[in-house]
Amino acid sequence: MKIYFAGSIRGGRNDRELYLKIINYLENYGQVLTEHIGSIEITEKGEDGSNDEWIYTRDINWLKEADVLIAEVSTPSLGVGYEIAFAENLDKNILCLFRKQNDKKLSAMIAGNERLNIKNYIHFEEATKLIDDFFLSNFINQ
Ligand code: 6IA
Repeated sequence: MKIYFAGSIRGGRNDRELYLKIINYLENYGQVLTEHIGSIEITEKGEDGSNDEWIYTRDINWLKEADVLIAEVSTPSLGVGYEIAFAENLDKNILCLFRKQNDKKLSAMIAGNERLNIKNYIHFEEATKLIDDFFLSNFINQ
């Protein structure tokens, strides 16, 4: 199982530690192609002289290769939204995890799409159960 995990980078890194925990949990189910999303070395500033064209091409290839896309969508990110739409067009299985906080609402372009599997949670432990359910219903029970 190849898993593409998507989480905000330039959209803001406030949830980075949560991404890391989710990535570690996803490794129970397969290979996470995008392990770096949880890395403390990747900041929203991009001061490491990154090559955007190279990143885009590599990530698109990984998306094509992935069996599933798991997106943590609580911190709004153009890149994550783009990846969701791209994976949808490739007919991939998609799980979007949205952490409920105050009155923050998910973009209608994600929340209103019936083809996406959008799940709300509050604590990390709930997210792990949602991940279990996703893999059970899409792969193990088939
Ligand atoms: O618009 P965002 O930057 O928030 O988009 C985040 C999403 O785009 C993630 O799910 C990644 O898959 C992808 N992405 C964006 N930037 C990178 C990146 N390096 N490396 C890998 N994937 C990326 C950028 C690092 C740079 C800021 C130093």
